[in-house]
Amino acid sequence: MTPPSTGLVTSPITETTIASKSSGCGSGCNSSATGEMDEKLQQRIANHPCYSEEAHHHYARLHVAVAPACNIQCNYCNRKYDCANESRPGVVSELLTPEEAAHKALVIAGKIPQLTVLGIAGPGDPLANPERTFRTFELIAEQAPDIKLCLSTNGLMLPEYIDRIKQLNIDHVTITINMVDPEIGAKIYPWVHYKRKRYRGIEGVKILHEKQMEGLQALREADILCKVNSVMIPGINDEHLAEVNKVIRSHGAFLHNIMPLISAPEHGTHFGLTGQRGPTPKELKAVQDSCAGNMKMMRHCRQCRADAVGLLGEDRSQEFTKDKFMAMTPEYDLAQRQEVHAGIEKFREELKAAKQQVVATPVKNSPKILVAVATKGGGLVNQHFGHAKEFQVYEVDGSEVRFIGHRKIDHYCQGGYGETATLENIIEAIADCKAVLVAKIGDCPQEKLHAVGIQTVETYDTIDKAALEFYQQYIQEQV
Ligand code: CLF
Ligand code: SF4
Repeated sequence: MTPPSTGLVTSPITETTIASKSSGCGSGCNSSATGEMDEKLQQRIANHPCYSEEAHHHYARLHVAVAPACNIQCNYCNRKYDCANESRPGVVSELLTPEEAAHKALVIAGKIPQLTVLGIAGPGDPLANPERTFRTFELIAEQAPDIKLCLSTNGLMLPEYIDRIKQLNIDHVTITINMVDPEIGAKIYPWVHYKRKRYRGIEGVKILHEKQMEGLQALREADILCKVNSVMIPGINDEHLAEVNKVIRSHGAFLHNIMPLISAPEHGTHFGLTGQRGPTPKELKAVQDSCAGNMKMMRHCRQCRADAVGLLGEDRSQEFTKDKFMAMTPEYDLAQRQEVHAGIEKFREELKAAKQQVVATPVKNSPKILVAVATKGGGLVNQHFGHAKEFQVYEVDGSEVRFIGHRKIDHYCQGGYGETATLENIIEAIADCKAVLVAKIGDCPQEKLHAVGIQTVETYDTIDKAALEFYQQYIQEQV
């Protein structure tokens, strides 16, 4: 079995290398779901890289930065940068007109046929720029009808525009909801600008909360899939997020993405300047786990740029800056795209069948351990240690391999030599993992990892099988 030639997945695996079975992550969107999803719902999310964890190994998204203005102030945002609700702070995207955005989408849909979703997530709030946002969606819907449209908003203007969203067949909407208690919200939002008036403090927060709840309800009534993003801010809303989770669930949200606050003085945000810290990976996981019994949790978010391009873990925006993509001729070809998608689906079926064959040996009181994986996508361990810009982290027990997040790193291999300081940072980032699974690793980093108790596994295999095999070996060593 070989992956489809998509340009994104390049590592071949053979029939014989795949023989593992797991019911965990990698075999579908996070399995913390409340029961089986019906088939129709599965189809709606099957190739959306954010709504389906499994799809993010195979399909790409494009963000177009057409929406500059915003109607609220978040304490983790500096307006010089992109909307931090869906972006890493400190990132600036090039603003596009709707026509430029449509041109970019057509160019990229040809060059990266795995692209299935076009999202508008900034650089401000898309619904504070309704004409630019909806004109862009209209142009894409006319010219590239197989691309799903996706919108991310703070929710303030959502009730106003629900009909337009429905008309345009936008099937996926994200609302960032950080609180359902305005007293807590007052620590996050200093003001809200609604219908030509600025409301400060709790008065503004109450309006925002009311509109977010109305928006959620309206999305449910319109049968539009809603994801909720919540920024976890330790000491402010961390203990409150379980309540947020309960409320959004009761209002019909489909997926909850609890993302870490990223805060530093150089971002110039209120939180950055006042020393507000973000959560550690352990704190984030604990809150995500505490909510996981209630609804599907998204754990593979990469806090993308407002002009992100490519698979979630491999942003290619710098290949498609405005000067570059405006000089390119669109090569959107529906038939070619369908062919590529059919190839991906065939490969996914093969992966699924292979996973069914994994027989995990039951382990008594099987403890959970974490492993870090270097992957370029496709559900495979297929990247060299030195080339990884992030590690995907999986929780493994005797029978299950569950994706729990990723750790961003500076890649170790700097033109043929490794940096000691970089290696130290990498080790720190995956210090809670028992092993790192890679396609290849050099002697030097291997020795240093072993010295701190992190084992290394070199393989070209499915993540599930490699992780379960390591688990069995690890457990045997502990007896
Ligand atoms: Fe973009 Fe957002 Fe649509 Fe995805 S991103 S508008 S739902 S297509 Fe995805 Fe990026 Fe996380 Fe957003 S990984 S920041 S959740
Ligand atoms: Fe910034 Fe986005 Fe908040 Fe607006 S909604 S203030 S752009 S983070």
